[in-house]
Amino acid sequence: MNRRREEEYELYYWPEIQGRGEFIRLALEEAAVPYVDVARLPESEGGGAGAITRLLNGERGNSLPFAPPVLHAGAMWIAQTSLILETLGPRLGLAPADEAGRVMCQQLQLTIADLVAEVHDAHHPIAPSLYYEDQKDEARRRTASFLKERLPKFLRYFEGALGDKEWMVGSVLSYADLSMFQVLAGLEYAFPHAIRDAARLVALGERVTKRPNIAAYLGSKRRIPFNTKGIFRRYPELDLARR
Ligand SMILES: N[C@@H](CCC(=O)N[C@@H](CS)C(=O)NCC(=O)O)C(=O)O
Repeated sequence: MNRRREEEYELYYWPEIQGRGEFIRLALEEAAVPYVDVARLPESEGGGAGAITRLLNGERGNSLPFAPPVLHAGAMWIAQTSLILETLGPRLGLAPADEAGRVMCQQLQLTIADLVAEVHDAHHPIAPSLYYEDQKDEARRRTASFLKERLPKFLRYFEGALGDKEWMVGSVLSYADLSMFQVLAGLEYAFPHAIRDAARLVALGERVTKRPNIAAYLGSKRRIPFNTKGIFRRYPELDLARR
C-alpha cells in the first residue's frame, strides 16, 4: 500500500528487503489498515533509502531512532520491532484481550527477535559492516553451530509454546502467529533442510498463509521476495543441514 493519502500509519524500513520491517508489514496487512511503506515510494515523493537516513539523522520525527523499522503512528514515532507490535497489537485486533495473554504474546515476539538476531549473525558473525564474503569462514563455523544447537532449541521452544493449540496465544490469531510464520518462511528460504521436528509450527505457518488478507499480500508485489541482502539469506555453502 504505497499511495500517500490520509494514512494513519507510516512504516520506515529499508525498501529492498523484508528484514525486520516484514513483521510490521504482516500485521498491517492482516488488519487491512492503510499504511505507507515510505522508503518504497519514489525518491521524488520523499521515498527511497534517503527517507530512512533522514529519519536516523533527526530530520523527521520527534525521536531519534537507533535503527529501522520505525512506525509513525499519530504523535508517536516508535522504533524496535517488538515494541511496534506490542503497540499495534491491541489497535489492530492482533493481541490477546487479557494482560497475561498480551505478556505471553510479547514474550514470544522478543524470543523471535532473539532468533532473528542469531539468523543474522550466522552470515555476519564478525561485523555487520563487513561484506559476507569477508567473513565467510567464520560464517560457516557460526552457521554450523546455529543449525546444530541453537535453531533446534528455538524450534523446540516454540513448538512447545504452541502445543496442541491452533494459535500461539489463547484461541485467536495474534501478531506472534504472524511473526512465527515469517520466521518459518525465512528459515525455509535460507536453510531448506533445517526445519525438523516442528510439524505443529509448520501447520501453524500454513494456517497463516490461508488468512485471506495474508494470502492476498503474499501474492502481491508488496511482498518483497527473499534475497541475499536481507536477514534470511540463501547461501548454499552455509546450508549444512542438507548433509
Ligand atoms: N532491535 C531492533 C534491531 C533493529 C535493526 O537491527 N535494524 C537493522 C535493519 S533490520 C538496521 O538497519 N540496523 C542498523 C544498525 O544496527 O546500525 C529491532 O528489533 O527493531
